[in-house]
Amino acid sequence: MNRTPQSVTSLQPVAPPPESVTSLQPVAPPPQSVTSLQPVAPPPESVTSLQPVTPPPQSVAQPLRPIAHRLVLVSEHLCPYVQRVAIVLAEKGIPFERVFVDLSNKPAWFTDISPLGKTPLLRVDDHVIFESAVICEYVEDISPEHPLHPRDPLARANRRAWMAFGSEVLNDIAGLETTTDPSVFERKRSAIATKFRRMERALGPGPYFAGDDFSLVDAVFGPVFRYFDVFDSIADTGVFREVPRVNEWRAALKERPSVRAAVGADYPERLRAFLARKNAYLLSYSAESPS
Ligand SMILES: N[C@@H](CCC(=O)N[C@@H](CS)C(=O)NCC(=O)O)C(=O)O
Repeated sequence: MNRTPQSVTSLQPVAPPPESVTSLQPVAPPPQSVTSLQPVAPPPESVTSLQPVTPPPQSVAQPLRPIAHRLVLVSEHLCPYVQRVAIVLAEKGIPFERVFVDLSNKPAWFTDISPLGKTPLLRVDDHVIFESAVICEYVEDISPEHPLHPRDPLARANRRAWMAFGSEVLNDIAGLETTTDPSVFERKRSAIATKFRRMERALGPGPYFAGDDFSLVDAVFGPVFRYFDVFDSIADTGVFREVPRVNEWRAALKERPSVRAAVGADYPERLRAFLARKNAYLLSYSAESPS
């Protein structure tokens, strides 16, 4: 039985929204069908020159499923948004290729096809999808036989909201890991600790966000927690104090094959090098923080 903490009945009852349905703005029908997505020119690399094709990890339970499209995940080695997509594809057992870009020196083919100049992108044949949450939902849509979202619309909305919450934590982490300013560091550290305490109240008995079933929320938080595997080796930021469920969830995600396989073995070294390049205050926090 799936111990889902946020079943519809457990959602906080809320007052009806101020607008009645009839007062909502009528909306035009969605303009783009899949076929109307902007087709893009293929990247300059041929298939064979694409960076290591990363097959989904073999230990992931789902057998490989051939799908009708060729998928290429345009990646950056440390990017947590890329990781969430890699995790979802692996959970689904969908084969995909990966190509890596250097975001400090973006190649022209990448800026041509990335409207925001950001990773990840998912190339689907000659089409490109950007924004990681949208990509995850697309992958969910094309493989409904192994759902990572609940069916109920309200429960789905709740999951999407916690995915967005995860992105807010990532914004705080981006500040924490790049700042050279102790006061900014403390502000970000405190913001993350507050969010984890809020998360603690949203979690059920685990092991995952929604009980036994791995979901899109888990795919978002695996990369969030991974940062702290490296940070913890430098300093105790204290953000995991008094949040036992979050700690158990973190431990469960760390063991999940799809989460493990979403980055290369050199991830810790790459992250440490990134912190050094940024002259991150986190690196000196170790000397000043109580052990
Ligand atoms: N909202 C975006 C965020 C993606 C993002 O911030 N990607 C970062 C790398 S982790 C990036 O590409 N940064 C390069 C830049 O902003 O120039 C998503 O969910 O896909």
